Amino acid sequence: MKYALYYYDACPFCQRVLRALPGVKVEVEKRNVLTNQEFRKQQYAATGRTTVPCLLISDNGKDTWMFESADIIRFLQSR
Ligand SMILES: N[C@@H](CCC(=O)N[C@@H](CS)C(=O)NCC(=O)O)C(=O)O
Repeated sequence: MKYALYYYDACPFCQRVLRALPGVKVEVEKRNVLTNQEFRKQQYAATGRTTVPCLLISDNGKDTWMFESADIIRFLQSR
């Protein structure tokens, strides 16, 4: 299982998730959608949305995209 967080620094909801990351047991790759437009395009192509934070959960080729900071934090803390 792999995890990637789509975010940007000025987003307060992203900051909530970023602050929780040091306390979770899994590794989460950070993908800044403002400094790398490819990440923004990937997210939009897959979900039709540019809302952040968004967590990409990749499980053997199956991708799941999760929105909502509280849901993302709860999910990561349960891993
Ligand atoms: N309820 C959401 C709010 C997320 C949100 O409003 N994100 C803003 C940035 S702070 C955003 O991406 N807005 C642009 C959009 O939705 O395309 C959460 O807690 O994650």
